[in-house]
Amino acid sequence: MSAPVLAAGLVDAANEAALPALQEDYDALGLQLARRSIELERVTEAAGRFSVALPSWGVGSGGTRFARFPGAGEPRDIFDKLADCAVVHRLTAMTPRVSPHFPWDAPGDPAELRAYAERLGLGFDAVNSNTFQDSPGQALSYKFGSLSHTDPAVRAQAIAHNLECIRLGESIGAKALTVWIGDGANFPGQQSLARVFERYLESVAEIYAALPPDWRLLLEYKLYEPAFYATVVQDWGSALLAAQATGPRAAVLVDLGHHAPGTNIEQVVARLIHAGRLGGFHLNDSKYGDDDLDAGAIAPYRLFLIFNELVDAERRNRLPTAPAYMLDQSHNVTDPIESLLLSASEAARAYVQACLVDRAALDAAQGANDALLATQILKRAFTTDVGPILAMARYRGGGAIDPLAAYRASGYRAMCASGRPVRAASGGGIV
Ligand code: AFD
Ligand code: MN
Ligand code: MN
Repeated sequence: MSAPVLAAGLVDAANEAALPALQEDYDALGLQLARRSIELERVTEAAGRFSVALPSWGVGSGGTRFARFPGAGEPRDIFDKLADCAVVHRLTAMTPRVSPHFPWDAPGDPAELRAYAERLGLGFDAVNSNTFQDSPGQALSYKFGSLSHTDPAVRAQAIAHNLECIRLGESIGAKALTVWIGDGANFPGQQSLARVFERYLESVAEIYAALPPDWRLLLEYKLYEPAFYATVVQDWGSALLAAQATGPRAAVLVDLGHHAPGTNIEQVVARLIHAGRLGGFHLNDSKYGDDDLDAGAIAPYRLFLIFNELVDAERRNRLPTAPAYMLDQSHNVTDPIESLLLSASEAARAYVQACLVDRAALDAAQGANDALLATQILKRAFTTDVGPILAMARYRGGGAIDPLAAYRASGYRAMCASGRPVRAASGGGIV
């Protein structure tokens, strides 16, 4: 199988042209950071170690419940999706893994898929099950729920699908299963709030029993949608209860868009770290709900504050298992590859900014109850332009100094457009 690729030498030529200016900016930033007793190289090395997984479903155009407007050269299957993800990794050097969604991405031959990914320099992150919609040929419907359904036969079918996801995931080298269900109620009284959760826990226990010993089970919560009155796993409290009831390798997945407006997500993160149950993230951004906008597009300070908790926890050795960082976005009005290029960089930016926080000064300000100084210490890290660090880390990792410019110059999308016929717009979007 051959895929469209970036022209050989394209990135090198662009980097060569951009390097002198980058070096100047990098050196200037180094002087500034040295005055703050921060060693530039140490931060750049940390940036080079940062990675975030790409969602297989993020390389196609998303949609809303009203419409989906297909883009040119969209991936037709998981192989095309991997080819697009490989472009993102080629340019950012920080997205070496893809998180697949089954059955959307179910391969005919998992060994072929694994080999193809390896050829592209990619691996796989958590696999996602899908019991929030009915698949063609499925015996029983998930209209009224899946893992928490009143009918044991529907629950059994949903559990079997999750076991199949684990089996597929094992064959492609994944190490985690993410479970998000659309189960819930639209009307008070429609479901027993108590019993749906009990049934969910029983189903999750069966999935966990089939989990390979080196795997983790990531439980994702979501406040609303598609259920509008009560979702079964509505918040981090329910997900934490479920993880704790299930076993030590079960943990909570925080999707940034799955909270009530105004929720202090960084505090949720701190609590999950405390509980030892922070499993991973679906990074994205939102203004109102589960908007699945590009990470850092709306509330970059919030993203920074989340990474601030993570870096602080790392420093205090409170993160024995590194959380899985994954993007979960829906690109409706942009070229998905461009959105992913920038979103990966924004996640890394928030991480690097968090690495610049003067922790000793912050501890002291907090100890002295100096609220103003404490918050200024965070702002100082956040407002530092770490662009040169990100660009240098990309360059050293084999990526592009300016990924977006390199991508736009490559003509990759036009190549895809000629090789991949546009599919008809099908139905609404996914949530
Ligand atoms: C949902 C959740 C979940 C799921 C995805 C599917 O965020 O991660 O896998 O969307 O598109 O809202
Ligand atoms: Mn998600
Ligand atoms: Mn979502």
